Amino acid sequence: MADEVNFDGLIGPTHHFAGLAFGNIASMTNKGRISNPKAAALQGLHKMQVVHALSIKQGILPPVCRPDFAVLSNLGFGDNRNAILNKLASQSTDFIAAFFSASSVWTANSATVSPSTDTFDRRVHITPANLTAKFHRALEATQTTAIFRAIFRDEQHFVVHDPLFANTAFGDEGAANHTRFCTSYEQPGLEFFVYGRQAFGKNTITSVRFPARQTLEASQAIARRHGLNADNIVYWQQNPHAIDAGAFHNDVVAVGNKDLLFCHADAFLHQQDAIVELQKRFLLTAKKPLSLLVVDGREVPLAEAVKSYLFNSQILSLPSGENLLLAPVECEESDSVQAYLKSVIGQTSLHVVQYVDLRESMLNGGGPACLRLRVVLNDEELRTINQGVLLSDALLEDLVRWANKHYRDQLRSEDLCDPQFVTEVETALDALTQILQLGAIYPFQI
Ligand code: SUG
Repeated sequence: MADEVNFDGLIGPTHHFAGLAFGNIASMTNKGRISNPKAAALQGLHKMQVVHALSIKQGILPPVCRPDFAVLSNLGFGDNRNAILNKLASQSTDFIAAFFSASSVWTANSATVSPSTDTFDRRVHITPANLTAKFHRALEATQTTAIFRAIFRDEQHFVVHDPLFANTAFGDEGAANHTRFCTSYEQPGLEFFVYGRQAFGKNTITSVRFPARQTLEASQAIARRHGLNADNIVYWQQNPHAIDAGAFHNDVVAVGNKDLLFCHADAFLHQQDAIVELQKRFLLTAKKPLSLLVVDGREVPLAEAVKSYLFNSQILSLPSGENLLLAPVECEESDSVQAYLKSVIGQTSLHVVQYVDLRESMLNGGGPACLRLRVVLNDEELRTINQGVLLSDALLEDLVRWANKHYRDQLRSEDLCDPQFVTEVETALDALTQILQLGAIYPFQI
């Protein structure tokens, strides 16, 4: 037996709105807004509780610690903690904000994962994303790798690779551009890699307004190191118009689960050809047709899909075999999305819809699907991971108490460089590693 475990990121205590992500309309729009880290953490925990209550396995990934003093030292700020913070305080707001971003919470970007049934050595392969496209996100990779190694530590079952060589030619944004289709989780899957541009060779059309982050070359390197069977891979370019409309990752316009692809009609370049190729390959891999739910621009305009994050919903397989769409509450506020959902829920492979309030994350462009990394594990693999990160009712209670105790309910950019605030962050994260039984994972603990 194998199951999909959703590993959600816990948002860090430095959560704020800094407008750091050009091309991500929510991030650009909400720059400078006062954030509420406590509400952000509790909203994320509530989503985990909803999934757990549906009897679906739920894991947790701790945040990386901010700021990264090692990088600040590397950039000439010296070695003394308080002196570094003092010098950093005189930099521009954007510069400071990048070092304090809580962006590691969007764990769909933390890595690409191939289950053991798909890989050459029958181990689960994990490539942490280098996230080179945005400086504040590239700062995540080192600690994220250490966190994966602390959780998936049994080398008989897991390979946690180093991130790909860090250059925009190999810009890798993790699973937000990767979907695995299968009949059931233990069967070999078709791994679908969507890229925004090619670093070398010919690009037919590229986005013009906003940058494409994921490259084809990065996706190919991941498939190579994971040892995937070439017959079970499809690479396809994201529709540049979708990137220009604010779909900075493919998971803003498409989501798949098992044998279902739910996407906007403008998600992929030459979409008809993409669908024919996916159907052909899926039939060969899974001996079953792929189900499609494609939403036309007349039903939900692309701009509305980006605003509501309809396709950033999670599609969850319930124990009953039905599919649940876990959508952000913003979908309830959109007339076109509501009209569309009313016409399909219960009439198609989407059987039920449930809404979650993730407003603090949504204001930075992170919906339900951005907040989770999907890891397919068989029973034995699941037993070997660090059990402290698997959600239970008791753990949930501990984490809610922890967030209420350690998190502020208001944070402004002026607060960031205060040594007292940084001590608060470290105290919170130190307590978290104890709750999750992770040992020393943060630089300040080593
Ligand atoms: O990389 N936002 C993130 C949102 C990531 C969403 N993930 C997926 N679609 N899978 C990003 O653009 C905003 C931070 C700020 O502006 O303060 C930010 O990094």
